[in-house]
Amino acid sequence: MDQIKVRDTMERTFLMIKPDGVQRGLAGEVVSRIERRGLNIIALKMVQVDHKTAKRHYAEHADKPFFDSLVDFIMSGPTIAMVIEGRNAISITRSMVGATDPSKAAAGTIRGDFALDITQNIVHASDSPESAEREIAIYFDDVI
Ligand code: FUP
Repeated sequence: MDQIKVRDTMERTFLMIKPDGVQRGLAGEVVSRIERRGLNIIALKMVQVDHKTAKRHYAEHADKPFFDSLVDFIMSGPTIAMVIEGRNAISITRSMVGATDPSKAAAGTIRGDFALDITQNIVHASDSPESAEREIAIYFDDVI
């Protein structure tokens, strides 16, 4: 009999509640949505991002005109970083977060429900297995 390959789609992803999300008291709302969806939060911590870490986090945007404001914003207050695990966790978490530009984010998504600004858009979530692995390693050197 064939084995059921449940673990084939088991993924880990990285999500950060950005300074605006923490400051506005939306951390519980974001965590609750993740939990209610059935995903598992397997690591979580509050992080004050420093300059070196901010530049590493957003390295792929280093040439973009909005890079400096992105780096400044992520350092502007405490954040909450977490590792989320579950089936198809990367794409499911992205779909819960919504479009980068909140004016295009669907109602029912985190950005569609709580954000108006493209920089202050509440959360960051990894967009691929490669970025998930890279971003988890930046913030959680103890998660294997
Ligand atoms: P996302 O993965 O949805 O957070 O979006 P991106 O990785 O494309 O962008 C990273 C961050 O850059 C976003 F959170 C918002 C910011 N950004 C701008 O400030 N201006 C832009 O034109 C595009 C992105």
